[in-house]
Amino acid sequence: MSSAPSNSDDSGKHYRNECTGVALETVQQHQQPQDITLFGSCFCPFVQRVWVAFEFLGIPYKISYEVDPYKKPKDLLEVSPKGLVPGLKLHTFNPPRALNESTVILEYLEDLAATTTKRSLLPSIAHPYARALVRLQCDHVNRALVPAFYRYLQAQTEDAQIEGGKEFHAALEGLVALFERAEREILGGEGAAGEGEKRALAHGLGLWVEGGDLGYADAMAGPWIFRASNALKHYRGFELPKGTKFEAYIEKLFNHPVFKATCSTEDLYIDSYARYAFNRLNTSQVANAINFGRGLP
Ligand SMILES: N[C@@H](CCC(=O)N[C@@H](CS)C(=O)NCC(=O)O)C(=O)O
Repeated sequence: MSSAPSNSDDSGKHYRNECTGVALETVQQHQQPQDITLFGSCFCPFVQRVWVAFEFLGIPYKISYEVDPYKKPKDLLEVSPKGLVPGLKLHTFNPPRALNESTVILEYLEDLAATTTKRSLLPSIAHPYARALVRLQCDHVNRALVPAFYRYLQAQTEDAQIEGGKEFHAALEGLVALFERAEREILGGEGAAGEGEKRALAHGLGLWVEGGDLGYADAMAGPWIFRASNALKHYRGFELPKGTKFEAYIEKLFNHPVFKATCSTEDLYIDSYARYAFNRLNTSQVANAINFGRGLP
C-alpha cells in the first residue's frame, strides 16, 4: 500500500468528458434516435452497469455520453431529479417520460427485455430461489462493496488507507462467498442431472460459475472491480485478490465482449478519479456522503 498522498502530489487532473478506446466505438454505434436515450458520463460506474445491461439484453438505445453531472444541465435534471447519471429518457411516451437510479433502471431493462428481446441477466423466473441468491449478491455490492470502494479511495491518512484496503478486500471476499454459495446450492450436489439442465440452471448465476455467462451481479459489481484494477491500483497500490478461481473470474469479466464494449482505456479512469484520491472539496455527492458518513445518494 502506498503512503498517504499529500495535496502537493495532486496533479489537478480533471475528470474526462469523452469515452476512449472500445467504449468510444460503442458510443459511436449508438447515436441514432431510439425509443430510449441513456444519459451518461464516461467515467461513471453507475452508468456502466446500466450500459452493460443494454448491451447484454440487446435493447436498442441512443447514448448521450458527454453529460456533465456536476454542471447539472437542464436535460439531465429533466430525467434525473438529483442531476445524477445514469438517467433514461423514454420516447415512447408522449410527452416522453424518464427514469433514474441505476438499480431501478437495471430492473426496468430486465422487465423490458422479458417481453421484447427475451434475454435476461437473471436466473429463470422458474427458479425464484436462484434469483434471490443473485439479489443477495447485488444487495452486498450496493451496501458493502460500493461504499467501501469510495471510503478506500478517499482515505487520506495512512491508517485510514490501510483500514480502507482491508474493508474493500473483505467486501470482495464477501461477494465471492455469495458467488460460491449460489454455485454450491444451485449447481452442486444432486441438483442438476444432465449437461443441458446444468446449463439452464447456470443461466444468470454469472461468470463465477463454470460455463456461466455474464449475469446480473456481474453487471452490478463489475464497474467497481474494474476501477479497482486501475484507479485503486494507481492511487492506493491495491492488488485484486490472487487465487486461480478469482483470477479466472476477473479474466472472464474484463474480457467479456459486452463488458469490454463499455470500457474506456485505463488512463481515463486514473485521471477521472484523481479528485476522489485526493479527496478534493465537493468532488461529488457520493464523495460528500462518504466524508460526512451519510448513505450514498
Ligand atoms: N444512486 C445513483 C448514484 C449515481 C451517481 O452518483 N452518479 C454520479 C457519477 S458517477 C453523479 O452523477 N454525480 C453527480 C454529482 O455528484 O453531483 C445511481 O445508482 O444511479
